[in-house]
Amino acid sequence: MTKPLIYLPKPLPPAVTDPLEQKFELFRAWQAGASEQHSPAIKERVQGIVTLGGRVDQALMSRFPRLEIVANYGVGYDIVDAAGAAERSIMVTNTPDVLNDEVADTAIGLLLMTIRNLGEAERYLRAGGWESAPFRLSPVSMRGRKVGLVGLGRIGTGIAERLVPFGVEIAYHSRSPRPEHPFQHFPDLVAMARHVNILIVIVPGGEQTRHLINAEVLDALGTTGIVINVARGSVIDEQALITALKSGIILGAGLDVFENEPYVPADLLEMDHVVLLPHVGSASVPTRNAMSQLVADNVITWFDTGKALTPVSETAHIVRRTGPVHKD
Ligand code: A2R
Repeated sequence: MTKPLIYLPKPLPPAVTDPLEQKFELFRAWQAGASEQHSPAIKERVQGIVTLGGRVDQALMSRFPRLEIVANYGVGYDIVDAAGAAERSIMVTNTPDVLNDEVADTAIGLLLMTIRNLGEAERYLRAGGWESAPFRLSPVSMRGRKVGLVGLGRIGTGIAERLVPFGVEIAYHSRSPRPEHPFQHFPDLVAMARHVNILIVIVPGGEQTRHLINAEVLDALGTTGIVINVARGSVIDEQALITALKSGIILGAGLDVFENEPYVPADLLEMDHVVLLPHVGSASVPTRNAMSQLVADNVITWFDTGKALTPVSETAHIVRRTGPVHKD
């Protein structure tokens, strides 16, 4: 029996493609010419898409009449039109939970680097500055700080748990309160920004959270304020952030994500009071292997059992209609 054809818009790690290749035929779109990509023989056979950083919109999905599943590599799936997929009864999966600890660790590392100017201190040593004079004192520290988490989901909870031993006050903003947690809930983000002096952003990207952190929020955070973003670049109005950093409206920022990755605004690159990371939140070998495994397992389980392991909320109700189509 012919194996289902899985469309890959962009390259994926072998830890995803190796297990998939045992059960499916993989179509590597970046290696194919336009005529092959749009040939009826391909379009009519594609039953799945597996994507790492390649946008999956209505235009792409509508090319494949037999498409059943879109498996996204990563917990954030703002590059996939999940609502549009649900309308077409197409399953969308992501990779939650397996990266919670890694991203939470990164958030704490980035926070400490930012609040104590550790990146700048390391650059100072390497440039030989220490031989002339000690590095400057950091103007603030973790002592006596109040942290506001923008998002208290799977990863946000991991960050909050790591913050407890620091003895800082913890609050959070989300649309619904999480009464099982002892932290103060702020339904109003500006009110929370006024109350705290550190914001850690860990909400999904996409239209609903676009520029959630804007000039008003930064203004409310104030002159000792620090913003940490390990979510998506789109959640922060980057121009408003640059203005706030330049004019001293806030003290500093630690950013793992940017609005136009991998391009980082020159204004940010020139600043010493920001820490900039190349989107490494989950980027360790063990965590990326766990994510790869989950991507592959979602696709395999879908075709074997008609259900996905980790469907996104928009498509959680969808089950496979046609039953198993291939046997080993
Ligand atoms: O709003 P709620 O009650 O659904 O809480 C979720 C919150 N959240 C929002 N908060 C304010 N305004 C919004 N429009 C909004 N949308 C969602 O973000 C919840 O507290 C949190 C998301 O938690 P999880 O769905 O468990 O996501 P997880 O695994 O923590 O990952 C968050 C994001 C990913 O989407 C990637 O973009 C990034 O972290 O790695």
